[in-house]
Amino acid sequence: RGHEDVLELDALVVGAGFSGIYTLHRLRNELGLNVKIIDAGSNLGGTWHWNTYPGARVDCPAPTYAFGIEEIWKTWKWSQRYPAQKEFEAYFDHVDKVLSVRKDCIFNSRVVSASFDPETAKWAIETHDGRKIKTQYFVPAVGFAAKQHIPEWKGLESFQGVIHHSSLWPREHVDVRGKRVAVIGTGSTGVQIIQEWAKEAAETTVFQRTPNFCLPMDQETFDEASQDAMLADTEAEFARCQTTVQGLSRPSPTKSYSEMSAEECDQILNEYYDKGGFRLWSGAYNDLLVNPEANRATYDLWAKRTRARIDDPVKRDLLAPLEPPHPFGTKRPSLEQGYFEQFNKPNVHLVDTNTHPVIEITPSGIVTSDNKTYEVDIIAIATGFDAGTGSLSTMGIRDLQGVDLGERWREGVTTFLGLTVPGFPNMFLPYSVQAPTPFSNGPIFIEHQANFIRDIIKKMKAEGLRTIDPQPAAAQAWRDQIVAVSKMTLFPQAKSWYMGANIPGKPVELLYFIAGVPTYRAACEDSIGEKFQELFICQK
Ligand code: NA7
Repeated sequence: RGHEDVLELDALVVGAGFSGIYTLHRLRNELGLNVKIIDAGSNLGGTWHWNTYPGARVDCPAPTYAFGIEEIWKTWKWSQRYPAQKEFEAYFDHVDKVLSVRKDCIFNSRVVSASFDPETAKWAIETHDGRKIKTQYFVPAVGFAAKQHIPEWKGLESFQGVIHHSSLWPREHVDVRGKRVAVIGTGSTGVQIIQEWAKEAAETTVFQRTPNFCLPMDQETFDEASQDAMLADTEAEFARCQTTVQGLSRPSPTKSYSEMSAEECDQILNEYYDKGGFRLWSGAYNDLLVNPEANRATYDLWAKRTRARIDDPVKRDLLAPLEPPHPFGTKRPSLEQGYFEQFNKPNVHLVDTNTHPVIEITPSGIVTSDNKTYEVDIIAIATGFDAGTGSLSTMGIRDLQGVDLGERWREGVTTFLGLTVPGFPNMFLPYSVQAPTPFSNGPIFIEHQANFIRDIIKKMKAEGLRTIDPQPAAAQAWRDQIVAVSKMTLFPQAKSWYMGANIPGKPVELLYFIAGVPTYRAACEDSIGEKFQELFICQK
């Protein structure tokens, strides 16, 4: 299919998820720019469009894992505190009714190259299906988990049953009743699939490399009265979320571990485990992620409570070992619903791929390094993503010297505010690296980034600027600060995707900003104030 004409825009947004839609709304509806969203998928939703795997649901609570736009939240009711993927499909239909997003979306089209022409001060963008787009502002809003990570197992293509990466799971229902199923990977995704499939499949075999310190999901299904009560409080709830580190409404703990008595600690840790949600991860004390002793106390409580739920001693030691393989909370805990109890069934098996890695996929099963073959009918590859940088580094985005963004980041990531990159003028990267991204309630902090993009463009218009590009020194300082903060924490002790350590060959460094949403927001707002001239190279 040819697309002969060049599409001329003020702004092109890549990705029709929360960040893409927020940006479209701010730039099109508030600044009146000519904006389009382009998306490789066939519908709105981003993550919530792609991740149709069994059991997929959000683990940030309603009503604030949502757009804070009044016209949207006032006319929507959530059915559960942690809604499932299907509900998000309906939600994005609702968002479209309010904001008219789809009319400015180009679906099923993937950006393959983007370069900036300093003469015209425009980005020239091409897609896999031959579209050509020229735009002053370029906003890849592709999220942090769009590039799948599939280990290079021998024989992967030979499997004769059903096999998919979790985020490419078919939309039509795959019936597991009477089937032998396998799940490789026990991150947030693996846990959700396992606890769903283990209820129905004939045999479920879980391939675990690292245990997930999952926390009980405090799920609730809302009746009409609680929906109404929630709606009445939503404005206040959004306001509370603006003030906390994670963009969730609960305030962060103020006391440190050493300021609490053993009894007080024990009582709070148990209470948080019982209440569920991310309470234990947000911390019973404020030094959970910096103080090894404090961290161990939370881990020990988690392990004690979790071990009590697992009957088989071998499974117990694998799922909740007495010695933690990494500090608590330095890998993302999942929220579970009866996950551990599923392993008490005789037809739910656990394979330790830490001691015996998967080495091959055969036409009928999975082979581990001890030469055992597990015959299965269906395999879910839940091995995660080249998170943060993966999709941006492979989109063909080139800087003023013609060097690819992936190449620029080969030795480590440099951005200013996690939103701009030196040498890539007029490009903004919401919900990606060196920002609070996975440490926040996404939509809450995305709103600030969309506001920043709107405000900086507004400022450019007011001052007659055609281009802005962050000063390399400003970006270096942003990077240095993220690296320095990470060294004060326990995060470097885990091989996590937060650290880029899940991808062979990727530089190991903390990829995200952990000082919290309010601090991040202040830095963004500051940069458009008096310091603007020092921080950005501007051209008229
Ligand atoms: P994650 O959190 O990266 O989880 C991937 C899982 O796959 C994790 O348990 C990995 O073990 C495991 N893995 C990865 N490679 C292998 C190999 N080669 N062999 C065995 N096991 C492997 O991805 P998710 O999709 O669960 O979650 C992504 C995020 O998206 C989620 O946290 C939400 O924020 C949204 P490991 O722990 O590395 O030992």
